[in-house]
Amino acid sequence: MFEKILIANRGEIALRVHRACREMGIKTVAIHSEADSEAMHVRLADESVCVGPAPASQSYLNIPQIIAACEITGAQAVHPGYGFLSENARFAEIVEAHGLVFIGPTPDHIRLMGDKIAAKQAVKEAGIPVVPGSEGGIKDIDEAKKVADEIGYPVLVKAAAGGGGRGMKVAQTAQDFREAVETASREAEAAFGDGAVYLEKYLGQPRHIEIQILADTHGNVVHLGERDCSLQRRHQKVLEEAPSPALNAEIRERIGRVTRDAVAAFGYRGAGTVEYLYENGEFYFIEMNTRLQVEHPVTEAITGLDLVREQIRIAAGETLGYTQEDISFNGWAIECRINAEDPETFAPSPGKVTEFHAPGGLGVRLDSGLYAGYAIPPYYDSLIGKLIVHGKTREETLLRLKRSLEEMVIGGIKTTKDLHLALLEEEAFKSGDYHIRWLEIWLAGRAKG
Ligand code: MV4
Repeated sequence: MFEKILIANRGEIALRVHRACREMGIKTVAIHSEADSEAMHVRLADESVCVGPAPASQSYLNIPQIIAACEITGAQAVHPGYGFLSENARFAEIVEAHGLVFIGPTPDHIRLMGDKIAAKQAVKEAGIPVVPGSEGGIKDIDEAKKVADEIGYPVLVKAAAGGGGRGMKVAQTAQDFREAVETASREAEAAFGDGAVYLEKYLGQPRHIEIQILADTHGNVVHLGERDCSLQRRHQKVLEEAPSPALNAEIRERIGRVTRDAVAAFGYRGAGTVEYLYENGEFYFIEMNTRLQVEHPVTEAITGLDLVREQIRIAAGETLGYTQEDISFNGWAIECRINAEDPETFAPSPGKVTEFHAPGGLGVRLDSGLYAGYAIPPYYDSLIGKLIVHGKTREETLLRLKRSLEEMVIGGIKTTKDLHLALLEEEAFKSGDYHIRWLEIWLAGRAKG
């Protein structure tokens, strides 16, 4: 096992990785920018290295400085967290070229899943259902038009280099088609330097369901069930839950088994998430994420597994040591993302935290680097904490969520706590009857009053 791991991230996820390392007897190295000297992830780590100025491009994304930090401290492995360099295949290669271990999938798998056209082809061949659409990218606009007419409108034009909602255009009718393709391709070229686009049948009101998987380097693969992440605003998840209120036992068994078998077939290693759209009893692949995800704690709550510990064990070459039959699912878990944002306008609200009280009690977990007196810097993502509650049933978990949100005190800045409290009063949320567009429609209705 590793003796020392460098954590190439900040905020709550750097802390999360640190905690797993501590429990495994592994020393930690924090990296930080000049703006993060007083951050909790730096305070808790065994050692820390300043890797550059505040902008992430010069610090948390500064590959030479991060490699140098490994060499100076003698760290043997790098955990990238999420965001930043976590899905950068080149970074994973450079880490390995320096005789270090990248705690994540192979660079080839990261690259494959980063190309949405290649990823779709690969998972389809491995037996995962995909959204009906073009076979690969569009080469010829007239041929593509024929495909679109066959699929039937509305048709969605997606960028191969996109993902997370960037580079998509809907063609509502045949008349819109050419313009949608041209706009999507032009925007993709400008944003990613790759104008390749592909077509899919547009699904109107699906749910976003994702399956967590773990694969070791000895051919063992398990799935850890689903998460429902349908509550999103501008492609940012707001709240996630596990299991999904929308799946029955039959579909749950099928989506888990199909995902597990496919991931085993393409020889993946590490933690990963396969994302689906689910509509009218059918699920369709959209993307695979080759990193630990923000919402991984809801899976931890219902399975009792420490996903970061599992990532580290896999990277060290250990076997999972359990099979699918050993995984059991226990109760219900919900995560609320707490952002330093205005709960109505979503404008960022960085600044000094004057008061802080963490909620507690049975089934309550708060992952956050906040403390009273901490100044949230304006340079990074506005996620400042995650409240995860676990209960026996969804009803119990919702009551626990309300109780713990009310208990949580974050003074001096605006946060999305009140958004979550308002959401808890909504019938659609309480009954679990929502889809990927529901939150934005609800927010638009609220804004009008
Ligand atoms: C779709 C879709 C409807 N039909 N694909 C958005 C991000 C990217 N991961 C895929 N996305 C979508 N793909 C088809 N064929 C609707 C979305 C989508 C979405 C998906 C998941 C969660 C929230 C979303 C919000 C808007 C659009």
